[in-house]
Amino acid sequence: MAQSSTPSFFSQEELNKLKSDCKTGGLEAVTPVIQKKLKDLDNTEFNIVVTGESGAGKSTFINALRGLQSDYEGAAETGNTLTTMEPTGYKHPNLPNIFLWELPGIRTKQFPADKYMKKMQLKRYDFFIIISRSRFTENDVELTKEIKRMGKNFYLIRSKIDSDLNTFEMEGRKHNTDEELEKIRNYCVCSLKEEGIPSLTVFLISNFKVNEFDFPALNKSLPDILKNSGKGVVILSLPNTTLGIIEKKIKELKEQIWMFAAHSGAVGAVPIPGLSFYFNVQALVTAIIHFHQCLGLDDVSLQKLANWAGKSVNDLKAVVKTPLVGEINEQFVITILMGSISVGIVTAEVVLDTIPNVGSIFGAGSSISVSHKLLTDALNELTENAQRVVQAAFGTD
Ligand SMILES: Nc1nc2c(ncn2[C@@H]2O[C@H](COP(=O)(O)OP(=O)(O)OP(=O)(O)O)[C@@H](O)[C@H]2O)c(=O)[nH]1
Ligand SMILES: [Mg+2]
Repeated sequence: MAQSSTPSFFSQEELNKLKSDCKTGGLEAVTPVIQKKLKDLDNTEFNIVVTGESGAGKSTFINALRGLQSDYEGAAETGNTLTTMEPTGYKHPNLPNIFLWELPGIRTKQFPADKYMKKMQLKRYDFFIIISRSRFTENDVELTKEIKRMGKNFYLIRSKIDSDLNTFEMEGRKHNTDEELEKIRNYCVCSLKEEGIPSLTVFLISNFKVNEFDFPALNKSLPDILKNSGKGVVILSLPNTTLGIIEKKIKELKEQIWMFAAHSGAVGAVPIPGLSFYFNVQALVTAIIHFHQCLGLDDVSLQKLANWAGKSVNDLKAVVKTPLVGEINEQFVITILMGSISVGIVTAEVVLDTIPNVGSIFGAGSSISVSHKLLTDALNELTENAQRVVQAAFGTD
């Protein structure tokens, strides 16, 4: 059996314990472990901080990451005057435990670099993004060194690339975009080297063009960085602007299936009339609604994507081939689920081939293996449609 098919949301140690507990005490014995995992999923807090000098584009970048335009309700306030004076946290719309924090600009009278680092309690944050609108300054470098000292990860971003290129247009100067981008990149990297920071990746972005310059590359690599921080669940908070992001979300959600399935089959399971299986249907419904939101098929996410792509929501919904789109309520999901339960049972044996741990812990044809099959099918269906939506929004990846 391929190692990659082993669900990693539970560690091997936990799986071994589940196996022995289940053997001796039955399903009841494993429910506390499963419930704790679900609770952890709800409580995993991840704090991403966005910092840099005043006017660098921090608020606008946070809005872009959250898939919001600046005039949207709940968006960070942006502007050409000093806007953000206090650390301000923004919740992700679907994952309330993920926070994007904007720290006030460094070069203000209130916050010179040394006082800034003390006052901002940088230790509280999990991941740092430093934005500059031109070359990286001494303040940025000091901050970078401090983050390194704390052993934390960070990204460097050069914003407003669209403005740089516009200037050439306005001046009527002939230019090669790629060459100019390379010059800006080298300039940023050199400014860091001069200050003793060895070559680092600098992402060149426009906060208004999430599908151009290095924004797609940033979106693509952010999940891995977040995953390496041990909190892979953060990936789910990113808006679906590329197929690569969806792929990474699926990987994360596949790992969660096992946990939701175990919960559905073990905690509060009740018999389904006419069938010999026990399910906690509510747990299955919760999982499907969670997948649906993480994959951006809810109305709010679709609206945001449509705005970014300059399309109408109806254009995006037109390519969707699942009823699990837009506003879905529990009753609706239950109806769909009940329709597929019998199909799930028929194919449960086959599924066990690909989920060795479920098979070996809970036995072939158990409620848990059927739940796993149902959730896998639902996730596949939602994934396929999320991919269609991104392709309809942006053409190609
Ligand atoms: N052209 C262009 N303008 C941008 C970009 N990002 C931000 N801006 C503009 O730059 C100005 C400042 O952006 P903010 O996001 O408010 O900057 P900030 O870093 O949050 O500023 P403070 O909160 O005052 O420290 C706003 O007018 C934005 O519209 C970008 O990528 N391209
Ligand atoms: Mg701001």
